[in-house]
Amino acid sequence: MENQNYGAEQIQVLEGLEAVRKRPGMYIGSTDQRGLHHLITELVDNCIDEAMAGYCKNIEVTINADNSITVEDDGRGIPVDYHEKMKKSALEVALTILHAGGKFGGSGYKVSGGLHGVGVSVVNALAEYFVVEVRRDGKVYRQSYKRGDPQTPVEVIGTCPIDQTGTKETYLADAEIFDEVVYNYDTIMTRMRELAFLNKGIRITVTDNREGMEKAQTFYYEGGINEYVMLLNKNKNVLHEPPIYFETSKSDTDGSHMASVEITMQYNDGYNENIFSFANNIATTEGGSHLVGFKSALTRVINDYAKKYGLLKAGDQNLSGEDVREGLTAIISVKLVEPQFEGQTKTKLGNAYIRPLVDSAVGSALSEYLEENPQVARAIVDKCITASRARDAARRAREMTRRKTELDATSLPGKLADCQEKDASLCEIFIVEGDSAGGSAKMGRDRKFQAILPLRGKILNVEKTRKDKMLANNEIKSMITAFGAGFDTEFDEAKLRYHKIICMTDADVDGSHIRTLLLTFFYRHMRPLIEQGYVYIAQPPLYKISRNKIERYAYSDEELDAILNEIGREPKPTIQRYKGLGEMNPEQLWETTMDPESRIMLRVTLDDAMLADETFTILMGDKVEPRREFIEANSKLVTNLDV
Ligand code: 0RA
Repeated sequence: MENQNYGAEQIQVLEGLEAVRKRPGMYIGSTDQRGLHHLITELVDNCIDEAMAGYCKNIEVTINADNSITVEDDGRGIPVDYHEKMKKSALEVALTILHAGGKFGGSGYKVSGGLHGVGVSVVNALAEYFVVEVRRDGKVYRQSYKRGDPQTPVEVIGTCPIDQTGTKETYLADAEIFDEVVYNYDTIMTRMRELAFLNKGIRITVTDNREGMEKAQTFYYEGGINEYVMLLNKNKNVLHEPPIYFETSKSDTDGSHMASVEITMQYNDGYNENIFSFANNIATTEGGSHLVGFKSALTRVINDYAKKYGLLKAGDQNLSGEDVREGLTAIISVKLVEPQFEGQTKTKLGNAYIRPLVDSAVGSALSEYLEENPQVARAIVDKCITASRARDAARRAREMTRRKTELDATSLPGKLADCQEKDASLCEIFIVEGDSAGGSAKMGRDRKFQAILPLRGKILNVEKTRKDKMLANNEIKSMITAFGAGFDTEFDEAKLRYHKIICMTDADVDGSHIRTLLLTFFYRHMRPLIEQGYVYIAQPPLYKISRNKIERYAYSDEELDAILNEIGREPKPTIQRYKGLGEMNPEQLWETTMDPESRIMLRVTLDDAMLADETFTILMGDKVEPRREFIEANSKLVTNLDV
């Protein structure tokens, strides 16, 4: 059957997938945890496309006991017919040729998979094994692969009812490629939940079949992003119910500007702005044209309404964008053909035509809503006006601090023991709880590049404080001046004086409370610090074990056990349990917690903004009951911070 051309094409194909194995980062971003989990997204995106085309209702993602992953859907099934040009089954083409997905005869537009959007062949190339099963026309087809190479032809392995169709893919991530091949259930679950919110009516089930980790969850949201916003506001006091929702779609005759826009928004009585934007189911954390369109329409509509009904007096200043977004939780989800992702992390939507599209959609739908719901409109506008006044007060407070610091020759806070180095990328600042630990840290540090800022007493809970009060707080002020980069909208990463901001608190309940308060402050008012990975958590040891001349430190109970096993329990070693940083002398503190050569630090990352917001709201907000439940259920999160 083979002819000369087939051979030539085959070589090309092999080169294609070989390229993926040679430079996996080019196709999936990275080969760490993130890249590993991206493989699942890559497969699920195809199922979502099939669902959006109207042919698939259920998607199942399973972590199998051997760490392989199965993704199954009840769509039409990947076509299996003979592909004339490629001289093989369309199924094999889809699995072995780069970017082959969607190229053959599918109707409806393909909108998901924007970030890397490389398709199933890339997953196949990076898999130790891959098995695909397709149900179509009453038959079950199967083909297996090893590192992208077919091991069998496409075979019919059985029959099934004619109305039973779908695709089932199972792969084992290649340990030669990935740094680590262990999946995190929560990461997968969160992403699948998000996809279910963003695509109403699709049922997504996540199952963990690994030994000792057995669990399963199903996500199905008839209300789509409305339910998402309600969940985000679950522990907040909302100004209106249900959320304000609208949807439009636009399709040009040539199909080049086809897009749908779905927006939902709900105000709460808090001070935070919580807008999550998505393009083709991908979180656009850097924003973009859809977000710009939304924001400008929102500001315009609310100002127009306030003026029309005399709520904003003639001499009053217009409400600013920040004013109208205070306490707003919103989701903007657009779907479009050929999204352009720009920005540092390729999460900024670039397509310019989306901005006026969203702007006019929000413009007409929101003004109509306000006219029809005068009580809600009134509550929202009142809140915005209050926000505007508070912002004015905060600005005056800020100007006062500024003037004061200008008079002051050395504007850095007095408690700060600064470092000598001026290159911020080499500098670290330790935020230390209490004066005694602060003293040890000042003596133990390497003053060349390590600065120490001791904080006294309780840190302000910014979640419950308005900005003007926040700025009056000494600890908050010292952090702002020491970091040097400002805060909120004026935060300027380029002015940051230290590229490592290290929270060093005691390893007890108070310590973790203080740490959470610090992170809340950074997250709400200096978010780039967290987004860009400047924030770390120091890990002081829990125990010191000494016997004769041997001195060892243990950072967990397991480690203590291991050390005792190693040095022997019989000659009775002395075990000192550290209750606080203050119990360590400067040398010990340096050696165990501050020395870059030997310390362990956790970097605070923001994998899931929604989860982080939920966490901070629950931990720091007004409502007591959800906080208690949360702390009971997640007591680990507080110490093992990975927000
Ligand atoms: C191309 C064409 C058709 C379906 C699909 C691809 C398809 C791909 C995947 C990947 C995972 N699940 C999938 N489900 C469907 C349409 C074929 C037809 O016309 O019947």
